[in-house]
Amino acid sequence: MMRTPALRLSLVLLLVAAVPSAADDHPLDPLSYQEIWRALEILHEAGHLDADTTFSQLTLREPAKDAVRAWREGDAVPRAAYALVRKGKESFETTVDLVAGEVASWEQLTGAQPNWSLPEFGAAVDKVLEHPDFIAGLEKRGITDYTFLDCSTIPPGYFGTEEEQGRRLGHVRCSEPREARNSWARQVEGLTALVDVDSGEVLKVVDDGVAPVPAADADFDRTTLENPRDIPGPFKVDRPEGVGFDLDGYQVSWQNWSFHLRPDQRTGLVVSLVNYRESPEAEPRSVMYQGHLSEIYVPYMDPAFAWYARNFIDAGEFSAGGLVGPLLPGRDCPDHAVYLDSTHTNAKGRPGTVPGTTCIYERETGDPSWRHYTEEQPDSRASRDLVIRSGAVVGNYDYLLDWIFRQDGSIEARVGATGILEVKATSTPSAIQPVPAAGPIGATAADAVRAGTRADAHGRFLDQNVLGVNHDHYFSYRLDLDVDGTGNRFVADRLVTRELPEGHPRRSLWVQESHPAQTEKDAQLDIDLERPALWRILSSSRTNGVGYPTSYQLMPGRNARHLFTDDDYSLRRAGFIENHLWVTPYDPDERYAAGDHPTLSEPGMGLPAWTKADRSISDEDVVLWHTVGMHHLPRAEDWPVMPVMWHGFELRPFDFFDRNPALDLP
Ligand SMILES: [Cu+2]
Repeated sequence: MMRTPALRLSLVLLLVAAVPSAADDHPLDPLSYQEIWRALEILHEAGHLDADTTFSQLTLREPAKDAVRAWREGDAVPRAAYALVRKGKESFETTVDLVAGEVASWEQLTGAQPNWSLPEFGAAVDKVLEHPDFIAGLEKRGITDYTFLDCSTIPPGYFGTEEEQGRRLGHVRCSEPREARNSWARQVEGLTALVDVDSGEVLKVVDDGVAPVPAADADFDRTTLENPRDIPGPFKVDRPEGVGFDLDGYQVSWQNWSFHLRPDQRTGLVVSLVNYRESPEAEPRSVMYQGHLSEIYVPYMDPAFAWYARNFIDAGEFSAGGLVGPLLPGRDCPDHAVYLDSTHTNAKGRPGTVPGTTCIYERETGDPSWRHYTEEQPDSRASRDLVIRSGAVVGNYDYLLDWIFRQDGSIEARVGATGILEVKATSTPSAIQPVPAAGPIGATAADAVRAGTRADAHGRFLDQNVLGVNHDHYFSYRLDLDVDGTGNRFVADRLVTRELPEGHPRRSLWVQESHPAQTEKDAQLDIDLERPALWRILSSSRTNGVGYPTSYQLMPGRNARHLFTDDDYSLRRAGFIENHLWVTPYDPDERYAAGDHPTLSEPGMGLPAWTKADRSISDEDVVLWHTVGMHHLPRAEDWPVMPVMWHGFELRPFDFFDRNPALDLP
């Protein structure tokens, strides 16, 4: 393959946004536009494509970890594509060797369904609009003219019923977006058609009860809101000596950090080969082989037919068109940010460029990295961060996905939830309503909520006839930490109360009790404030200056734990939410926490299945999986567009260095 000269940062800055042209520079680079076409041509030559063949996925097949770790600039670059190909009702997984120019494997997918493809969002809609029950339901709601009706088909999960067996089912629902820029509130509520997506057959129409299409104005665009807040002038960041990071293809170096970035259609962004070099002369030390968002899960809390099945496994089910979209310069990221584009494939496998899906920028935080004040020696050092950001768009919700690199050796990953709440139209206009007349004497508002008799039993009113339905958000991060190499072990350092002997003025204090995990079950842990523990990954081979194993700590941020019962399919299909932490031995085929193919999936896929064998994780190459959860009880301030709510965690050096690594800040 032709090697193109590395694109230097100065050029990137001139162009403002640019795709690195050196697509074959590194084994972990995403497939280039040309490589995607090459994969299609190879599949075509092998007789696997015809006019009706569609693609659920077509993306980089990563080379083996050993090969990537051993790879040095100038070495041959192994390149392969993975595709999930659909032919009628059958699906096939294939690996295409782009160097040898041949199909390396072609296997039928059994026991699972491929992810939703873009054309399927319109599946069976025409037939639904001709179905007498659906027509009657629309008429009950005063809708007889379908000119402006928007209907779409989405996967309804799986609940083990007879009618779900062996079928690719969809739920069709409609909205009436007329005259609204923000049309998420204009739902035709309570009317759902269950369809067979493959045959286009309408299986049944379910009417939960009539509610008017809300008339509430939920627009928030610049023309609707005419008078922006008056704040003085532009805020300028001046970099007279240039930017502080270097971008070479998809490889980034900033101060002592270096890593590789890959825009990814399914998970947004993959950060790989994260190394820290203590000085320009020192050998780079490995911190993490790879980190990325593995899955997003959003279950809703309303029992109505139109709502109970809204259990969206967003990355695995819905990423067909690409999880991320363009970032808006100067707003989503600062003016001085540098942007990377993504190449996504469509349902025909054809490549297309999505501009500016990742931004990279350096920021002065306004906070000191450290300080100490004495009159004789006042000292403090200003801190800077390097921020890598992408923005996922999943229907009504937007998520900002950040990796933040710090000068003190820590890395923060965070996810910001924003966008529009998924709302339900109600026949009751607002929260002002009497206690139910049929309720028992002394019935309280809480009783009415428990009995489901209040209009807002399963959500909260945001506007007239508009209810934000209660729900959760869960994010699973796959963190293949390699702390000073691949030989690592997991230790939970519990802080436990120690009572002191009779006669001591203090009665108690806490001490550290280290619990090294031997197998996967030892490391399935939850955040528990009453039983605090530090979660650390230790090197099996290297110690620091005072003799402790070098390590990194996974430090959770704000989080939530699920409230499902054990027999609920809402829990069992996304079993990764059962624990805040899982640790597994490295396996290149274990990447997605709810399984490779969670669309309409049966229970138990992904982490619960892999960890059943309770494999050894002691002195192995291990992978951490961290679940970040959020219960979302909608509030007025989340409407009509939600202020960004951040959740996340930190990877913090813990005895990795001998001293504060930021002592040398200027
Ligand atoms: Cu939410």
